[in-house]
Amino acid sequence: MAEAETRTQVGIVGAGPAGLMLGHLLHLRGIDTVILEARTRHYVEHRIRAGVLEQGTMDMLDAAGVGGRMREVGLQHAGIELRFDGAGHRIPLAELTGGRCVMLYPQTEVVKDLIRARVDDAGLPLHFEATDVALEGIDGDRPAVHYVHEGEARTLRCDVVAGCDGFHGVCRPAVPANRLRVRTREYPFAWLGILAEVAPSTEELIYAYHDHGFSLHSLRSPQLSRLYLQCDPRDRLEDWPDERIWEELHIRLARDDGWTLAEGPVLDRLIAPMRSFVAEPMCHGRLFLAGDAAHIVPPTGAKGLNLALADVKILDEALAGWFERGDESGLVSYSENALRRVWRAEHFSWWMTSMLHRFPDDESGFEAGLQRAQLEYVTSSRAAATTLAENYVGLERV
Ligand code: RFL
Ligand code: PHB
Repeated sequence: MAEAETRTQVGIVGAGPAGLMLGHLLHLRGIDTVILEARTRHYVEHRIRAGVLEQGTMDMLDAAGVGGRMREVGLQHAGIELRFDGAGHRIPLAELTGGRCVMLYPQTEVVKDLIRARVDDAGLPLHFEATDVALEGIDGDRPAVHYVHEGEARTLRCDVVAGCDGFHGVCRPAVPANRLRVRTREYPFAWLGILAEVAPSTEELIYAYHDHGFSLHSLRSPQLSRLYLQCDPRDRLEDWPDERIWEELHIRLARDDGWTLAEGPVLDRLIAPMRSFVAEPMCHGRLFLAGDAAHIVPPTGAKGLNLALADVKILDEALAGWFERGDESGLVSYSENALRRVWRAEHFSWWMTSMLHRFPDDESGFEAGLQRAQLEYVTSSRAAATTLAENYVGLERV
């Protein structure tokens, strides 16, 4: 039996924030796309990950007509707290950046809004549970994506393939190894994250430095808290019963003025490795990579989702130039343009991570001395605090 074949302008692999947003932006321009996703709709809508949207990301969701629910239920934040030596120090993000803020609006909700816009409102193709995805002919001008859907082998012929399939996807490995430079750093720690059914004990995010290791108090809603703890990358979830998690959080988040942390039932938990990773260039032939498929940052700077959306904004404009005017210049400079913001965010995320985590091999305490000096500087110098603030809310131009 012949393989079922379809044709589209842009074949998008992956329905995370990058693939969904690219599909949406191209749809607004009348450019035809098909999205292939390995998982079920329920899975991608409930995969708990990021929480912080930069000012530019909020503006982008608004401009694309998908910011309505974010504006209704998202929590706008004008500051964060750095906590160390039993005291809290507020970094007034908005005051230091001419009024720019961040929004606490979970990635799960961004993904739900984008899937609703595509599938329920526009009725556009998004094939969940597409397996055996394989690229062909990305070096030529008629690339194809082969996949299996509902038990049937299919082929998607396209002009361009957008690789939005995350760090473990198949698109980046489709680029010949000698055409890709990979820069990477592994960290000797991981994050244990929990979602707890309890009102947050804070109004703003708390990033805490402690001899026992880093911790972070974030929020999801007035009834839901999100908390993270630095742990050993070899730890398993069984090593962390609820009592141990709360005990460590109480120790690491303690403040001398009697502040307390409220506990609640743990609804979800995960251990996430920490790495920095950049693959250059972010394209090969007719394949363009965006988001985690091309780069990873450790989550301390809250940049991953924001970077994924910044990539697709550049890619959308480049593809529009090409499809609408035959102008290839945007596609030629896509990788270079995207990588400027990527490297800025890589630096910021590495810097925040290095300042706030305990390094297990720091036997002489030299690293800890540097960290304390840096924390004192960032919390006492307006210039240093501004550097943190403008990177955290996202630079307007990079
Ligand atoms: P995603 O979200 O990984 O989506 C890729 C999609 O591709 C699918 N896929 C395939 N589909 C078809 N065929 C294949 N062969 C496929 N292989 C994979 C996958 O199922 C998936 O649906 O990548 P994308 O779109 O680039 O988005 C990136 C973000 O998800 C990521 O950067 C953020 O979640 C990172 N991140 C944070 N980013 C922020 O901006 N702010 C934060 O506060 C923040 N906190 C975090 C985070 C990530 C975390 N974890 C768990 C890694 C906190 C954590 C704990
Ligand atoms: C989150 O709320 O999940 C979150 C917030 C800030 C970060 C990372 C994750 O830096």
